Amino acid sequence: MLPEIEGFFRTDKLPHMWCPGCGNGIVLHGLVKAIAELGLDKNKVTIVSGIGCSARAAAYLDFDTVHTTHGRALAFATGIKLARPELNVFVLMGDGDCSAIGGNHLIHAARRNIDLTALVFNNSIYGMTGGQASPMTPSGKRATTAPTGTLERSFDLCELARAAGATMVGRATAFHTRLLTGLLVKGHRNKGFSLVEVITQCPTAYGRRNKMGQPADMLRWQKEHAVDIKAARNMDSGQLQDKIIIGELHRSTAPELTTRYRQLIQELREGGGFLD
Ligand SMILES: Cc1ncc(C[n+]2csc(CCOP(=O)(O)OP(=O)(O)O)c2C)c(N)n1
Repeated sequence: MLPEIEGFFRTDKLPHMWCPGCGNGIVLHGLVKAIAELGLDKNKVTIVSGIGCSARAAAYLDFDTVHTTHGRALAFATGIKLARPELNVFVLMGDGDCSAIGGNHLIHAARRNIDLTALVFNNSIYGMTGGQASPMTPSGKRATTAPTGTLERSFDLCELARAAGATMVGRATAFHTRLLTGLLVKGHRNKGFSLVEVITQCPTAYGRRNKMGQPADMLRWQKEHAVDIKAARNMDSGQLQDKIIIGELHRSTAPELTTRYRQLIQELREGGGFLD
């Protein structure tokens, strides 16, 4: 392990529980590299996760970590950020965690523009519970709950977050790790709600069922299907079919909720109360 990140891991908790070839370790490496690059005080970094294989990452990280309940990571993170705005809060969620049971929390965290950096591990499936379809399982792909391929359309989570009010949105893949780190750095520097989606491979519950080959083949698939946003702007919808658009996809400015909240407290203190 590189010396600059070794201190960020609870090495006594290793070996991890992820399957051979799982992309979660690559994504976690991208995150700790971003934290190292940002030069954050280790004692001011808080990691909040939900429940799932990816959410288990919180157990391996040596920061203040909260491994919460399925779909509620953003609710816990919101409380932490309101109470302790000086903390740097990263929220780790699986695609099921974030877009199904936690979907409502996602849109409202984005709408409120709370200064959190959400990292969504999108392996296109419910990994931990054995491969049920999630709202981000691509149409036609197989899952235990869709043995002949799901009939549903999948969410574009980045578009959803942008439409709900997120002020920074980006997408990378487990193959594009430097991009992932760069997006997390930008996401953290954005004073508001940032969402970074990373397409990652689950060879066991998704790849095997969808005949995607070995983990290295799944990484190659990511490489071959990814199109940078700058190139994508010059491509039509036909050319972009089945492609994954990566890069910084959206940036905007809006008031950040916890800052406004602090200001209100200050104003009320100075003004003597609620009633004139
Ligand atoms: C309230 C609640 N509902 C359901 C579950 C069961 N459960 C645990 S993990 C999980 C799905 C995890 O999938 P995802 O969030 O995509 O993460 P992954 O395991 O793929 O990383 C489910 C349904 C639970 N623990 N709590």
